[in-house]
Amino acid sequence: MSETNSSPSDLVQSGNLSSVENTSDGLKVSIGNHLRFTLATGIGIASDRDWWVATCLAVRDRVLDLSSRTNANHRNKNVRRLHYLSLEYLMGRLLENNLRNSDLYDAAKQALGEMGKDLDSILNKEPDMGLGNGGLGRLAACFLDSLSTLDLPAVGYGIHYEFGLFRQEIVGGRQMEQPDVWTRDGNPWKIVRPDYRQTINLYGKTVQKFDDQGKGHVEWVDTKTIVGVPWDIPIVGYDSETVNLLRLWEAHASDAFNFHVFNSGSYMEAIHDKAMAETVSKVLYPNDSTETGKELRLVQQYFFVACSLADIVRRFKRDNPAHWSLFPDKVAVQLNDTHPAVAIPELMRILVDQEFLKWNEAWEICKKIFAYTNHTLLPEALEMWSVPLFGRVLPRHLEIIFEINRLFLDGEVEKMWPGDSEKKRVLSIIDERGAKSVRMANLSVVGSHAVNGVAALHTRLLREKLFPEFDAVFPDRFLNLTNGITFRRWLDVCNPQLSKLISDTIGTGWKKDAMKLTALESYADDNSFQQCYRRIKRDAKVRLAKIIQDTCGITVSPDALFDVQIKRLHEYKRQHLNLVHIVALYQKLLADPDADIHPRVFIFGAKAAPGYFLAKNIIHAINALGSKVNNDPRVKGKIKVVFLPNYGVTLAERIIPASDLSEQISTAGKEASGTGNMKLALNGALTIGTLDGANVEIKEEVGDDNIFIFGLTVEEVNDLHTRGYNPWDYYWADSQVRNAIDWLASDFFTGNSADFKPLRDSLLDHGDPYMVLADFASYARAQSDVDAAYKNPAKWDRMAILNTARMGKFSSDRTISEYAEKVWNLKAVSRA
Ligand code: 26Q
Repeated sequence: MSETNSSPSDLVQSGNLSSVENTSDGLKVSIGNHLRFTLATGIGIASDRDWWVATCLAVRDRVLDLSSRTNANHRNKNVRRLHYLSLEYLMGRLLENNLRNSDLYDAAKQALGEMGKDLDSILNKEPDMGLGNGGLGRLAACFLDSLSTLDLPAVGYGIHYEFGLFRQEIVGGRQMEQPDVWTRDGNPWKIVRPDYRQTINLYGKTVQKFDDQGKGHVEWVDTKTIVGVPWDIPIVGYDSETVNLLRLWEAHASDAFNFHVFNSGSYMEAIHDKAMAETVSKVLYPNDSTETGKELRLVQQYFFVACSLADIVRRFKRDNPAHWSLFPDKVAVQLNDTHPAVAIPELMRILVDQEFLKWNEAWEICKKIFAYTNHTLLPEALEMWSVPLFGRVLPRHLEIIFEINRLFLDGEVEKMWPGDSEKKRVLSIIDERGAKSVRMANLSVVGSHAVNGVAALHTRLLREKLFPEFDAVFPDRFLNLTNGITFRRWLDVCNPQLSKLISDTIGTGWKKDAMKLTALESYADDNSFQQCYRRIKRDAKVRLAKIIQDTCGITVSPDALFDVQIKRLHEYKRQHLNLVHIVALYQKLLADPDADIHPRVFIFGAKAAPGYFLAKNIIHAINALGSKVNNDPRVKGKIKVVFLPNYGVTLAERIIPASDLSEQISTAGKEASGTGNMKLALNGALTIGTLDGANVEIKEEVGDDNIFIFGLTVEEVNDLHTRGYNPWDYYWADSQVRNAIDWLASDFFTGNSADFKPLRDSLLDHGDPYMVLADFASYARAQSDVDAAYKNPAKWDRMAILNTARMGKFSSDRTISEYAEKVWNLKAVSRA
């Protein structure tokens, strides 16, 4: 696959082997052969996992053929490539996605059927590739799908974590973390590429050296080394012949280790060093906001950045001998948040210390290559590294950062605001207020030619609140690129019944041109289309009800309204607003058992960072509420509360098609974009949400009548903060919210009134930082509007259909086309 040492023209010839025919007969031969010759088993005795592996390998054979051709084509044409640098990729499962994208699903179903196996149960054998935390990681995966689909040349770079995001179990209502062993038995999608290993340096010190002309340069010496071995995963686009690669680096001890073992006599110490080297790619950090200054995290960041840049430079030098001025014509690098921002000083180090370019020339190249996407405004989530720690791990990079900073402050900043030390203080890459630290966001803005936010509101706040001074110095640097999702996975793969209804009605063109979905608008009031749409939603709810029954032992009716909040657990996302409202509803039903409320199932899916105490307390509270409500005969089954454990990509694919209502209820100004909001609306769930992130743009697209908006706006949130927000004012003024919080903090739910005191205290004594109480009344009103609307099925169906019809803007194909045009200057490459 990918790169080989054969000449490019040999590679172009390599297709069209008869054993990789794309028919069910061809697949049958391949699957049978892989069972026998790769897995040493046979049709009669293979396990379901064997069948899964053999089917993946049969598909992979076909994909690798395209992958080799893609690589040869890109190499022959010496194209400009995008290199996406991300610490996270949430790929989920790959087999069904790859089958549907390459139009092999029906052939595979038939092939397996004729061999006595059911494709769908085999698909279920695949573990998720969960190498990410949440939105940022899934966005990277959606982008890779769009890049291949749009025939854009790209490589995704990341880390081959041995353990992805932890597996969540719920024990006694509480979250427990278990290791995610996704690769314990191997994984047929990843292929090791030992020829492309890289050796990188860490620690050590710098020395000034002079050549015989008396010219000085810096050397980084006495370093420790780590080897990165790449694993490649082919990225199959929809109806496209481009197969790009995701290249994930695995950390190993260097060969020097072996030398050490055999010569030093200290075998145990040597083994210890080897184990230390291999911890670098062991585990994904499970935080999606801050986790301050852990050395291993910095080492992870540098390890994968250094391996990736070395790989990029290797490819560039191979194809463009010794023309550094061409580098920006061939290479674009996108930084997925600041996590890979150490790439900026690393490229400077390569160009200045290794390639002996002049500083200014190197710096111009750097700025042309890098672009930075910001994903958060939360101050606690902005990455900072202590200067002493950074200097110990990466002494040369710290020097380079100091020099970048000096030239920036003495240059652009001094020119704009002569003698203004306050401006220099806020713009400096080094925070000097307390213990000195490196501000990775400032480094990223200074070292990139483009900085983007991920939704219109977010970008406005980025420019106005987070980086106003940078925006003044570099007015052309900031732009908005609203996030998107791939409609292949989030409609075609996860909801094949709805996908088929849409294709039968308006054709399949929407899969490549999502704006074509607007043709569904004219069916919004069509009774027979509504019936089909409703039937598909109900079938999905029946399937989800079975999952709920099997995993939680809770019986729910598919005729109830499925009200869904699925996302990481965070205070700013306000799962506790939803929770307090359910408690209030419960009280209302006890006071008036015949209250005219349409039956509702409240469904949650959320992982909390293992060290985030309050988030875990909220999970416990949701589960405790569920245990009471679900078993209380007095509510007559009108409300149920379900917490589905281990939320991830695959579970999302089951929940989203079955959702009626999508909870997007963050405090305005806190959620950069959200992408679950887009997935749910696409599948016909109506949004109840604040004017935050991409909700604002979803409202613009679907129309005010087809969304339930509530709560304070960003401006109102800021005003209230300025005036002085006091949750007690709301507590005393509203008996509904008061009774709900008091009841939650009593011993009713678990028998122990201390259990949810932390949650109560955060809402009251600690000032309710995310304004749950301020938005409660407005939220409760919007929820009763939802109830009223749901009681009118024809009206609800119309709204849901219009949501599906009007989501075209949120295709990641649109997002990626904008990046390609406005940031990367990247052109589609026609097939060989
Ligand atoms: C940082 C330092 C140390 C350890 C971990 C981290 C870390 C890891 C992951 C910090 C942040 C993240 C992830 C952030 C994230 O997922 N942000 C989300 O990005 C989405 C895609 O743009 C947006 O839609 C969401 O609004 C945003 O919250």
